[in-house]
Amino acid sequence: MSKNTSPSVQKEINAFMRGLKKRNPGQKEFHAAVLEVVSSLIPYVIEHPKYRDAQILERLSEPDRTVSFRVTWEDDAGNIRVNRAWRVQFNNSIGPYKGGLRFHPTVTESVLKFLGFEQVLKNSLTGLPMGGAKGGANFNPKGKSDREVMRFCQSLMIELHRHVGEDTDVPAGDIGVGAREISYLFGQYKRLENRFVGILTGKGLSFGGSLVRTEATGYGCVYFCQDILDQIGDSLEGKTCVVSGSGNVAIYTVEKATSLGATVVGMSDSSGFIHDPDGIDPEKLAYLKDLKEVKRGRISEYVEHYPEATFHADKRPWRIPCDVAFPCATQNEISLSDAETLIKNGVQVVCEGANMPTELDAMNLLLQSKVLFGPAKAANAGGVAVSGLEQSQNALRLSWSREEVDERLNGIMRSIHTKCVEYGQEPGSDYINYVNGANIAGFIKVADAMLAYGVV
Ligand code: NDP
Ligand code: 2IT
Repeated sequence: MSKNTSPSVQKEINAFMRGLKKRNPGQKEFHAAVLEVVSSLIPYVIEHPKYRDAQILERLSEPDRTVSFRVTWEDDAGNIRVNRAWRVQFNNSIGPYKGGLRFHPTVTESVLKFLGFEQVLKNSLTGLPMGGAKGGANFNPKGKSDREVMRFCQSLMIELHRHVGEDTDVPAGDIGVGAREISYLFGQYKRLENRFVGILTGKGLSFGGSLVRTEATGYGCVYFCQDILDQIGDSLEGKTCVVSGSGNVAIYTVEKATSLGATVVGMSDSSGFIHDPDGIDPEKLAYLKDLKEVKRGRISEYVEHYPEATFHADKRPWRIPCDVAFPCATQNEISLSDAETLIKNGVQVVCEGANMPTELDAMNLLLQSKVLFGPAKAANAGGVAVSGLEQSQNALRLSWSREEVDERLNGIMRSIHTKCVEYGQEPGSDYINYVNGANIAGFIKVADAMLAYGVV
C-alpha cells in the first residue's frame, strides 16, 4: 500500500478485500493480485463515480466462469494417472478470452484466477481486442517422456475443445507449455473438430504460428525496460543485469538485453542460480538454449562448460549486484528481503517478465525507494500482444515478416509505456508509478465496455 493512501481510501480498500476474501477463501495468490490492482483503482473510481456506482470492481474481480475437469492418461509404464485442469474465463468485455495454459505441480484454481485477473488488464493495455483468461493443470512435465506429454495433452483437449474457439477463447503457452505442448494440443483439436482455425497461439511456423511469438515476451520486456530508461534519458547500454529463470521468457530477455549492450551476469532455474561475472554472451546463450529448450537440462550444467561461472544451489539470484533486475521465472520470487538486497546494491530498474514475481511488500518498498518498476501486466504484455498478431494473421490467412511483427511488437510496447506515463505520473514529481499507470490505463477500456453493456 502506498504511504500516500488516505485513511478513508484505505478503509474502502480494506472493506473491498474483506468481501473478496470471504467470497474466495484461501486463494492467497488471487487475493494478492486483486489487492495490488484495487490499491490503484479504488482511489481512481472514487474520483470517477460512474464506475463505482456500477460496481465495476466487484464485477471485474469475479470470473465470468471457471471450468474444472479431470484429465486421465496413461504413463509409459502403463499406470493410469489423474490430474486436475481448469480454464478460468475471466472477462470477455473487449474481445474473445485470451491467455496461456500453465502445466506445473503448483497450479491451483487460485493461481489461475490471479493470472486470469491480471490477463484482463494486460490484454486491454495491448490495445488489441482480447479478453482475459488463464488455464492449466497440476501436471508436472519434468521427467516425462514426449509420448507421456502427448497423451496428457490429447486427453486434456478432449474436454478443453468444447470451451475454446477462434472467436470464443484462444489459449497459448505459459510455464511448462511451449512449442511441443501447443503442437500436441492443436493436433488433437483438429482431430476432434475437423477445423483448421487459430484456436491456440504459439503454434509452429508450418501450421499458422507467427514469427517472433517465441521471442515476444522476452523481447517485449526489454523494449519496455528501454522505454523506462529512455524516459529518464538513459539506456540499457553498459548496464549489468540479472535475469531469473531460464525458460522461454528469460532466454529471450537475455538475448535482447545483450544485443542492446547490456551484460547479463546471472540466470536461474528452480534448483538455484548461476553467476557469470564475464556475462552470458551470445555463444553461451546458444548453449543455454540447447540445454533448456532441447535437452531440458538443469542450469547447474552451465558451470561445467563455463568454469568461470559459479552455481549456487537453492538460492535466488538477487544477491548479485545489478542495475536492472528482470524476474522471469514465476510468482513471488522477489521477497521483501530480496528487494532490500537489490536496493542496497543500487538497483535502478526492476522489470517483470514473469507474472506477479514481486511480493506486494517488496513492490511497495521498491516504489517507495523510487526504483523504476515495470509491472508484469505492462512489461510482459509483448507475449500476448504477438499472440494477438498471430490471431490476426490466422484470420487473414497471411504471414507477416519477422521485421513487421517485431516492429509492431516494439510499437505496442511503446504505446503501453506512453499510457503508463499518462496515468502513473506522481503529482509534483518526475517519478512514474508504472503500477498505478498500468492498472488505471488497462482498467478504463474494459470498464467502459462493461458500462456500455448495462447490467451484465
Ligand atoms: P518456462 O516454463 O519456459 O520457464 C519457467 C522458468 O521458471 C524455468 O527456468 C523454471 O525452472 C523457472 N520456475 C518455474 N517455476 C518455478 C518455481 N516455482 N521456483 C523457481 N523457478 C521456477 O515458462 P515461461 O518462461 O513461459 O514463463 C515464465 C514466467 O513468465 C511465468 O510467470 C509466466 O506466467 C510469465 N509469462 C510468460 C509468457 C509467455 O509467453 N510464455 C507471457 C507473459 C508472461 P525449472 O525449469 O527448474 O522449473
Ligand atoms: O501471461 C501471459 O501473458 C501469457 N502466458 C501469454 C498469453 C497468450 O495468450 O499469449
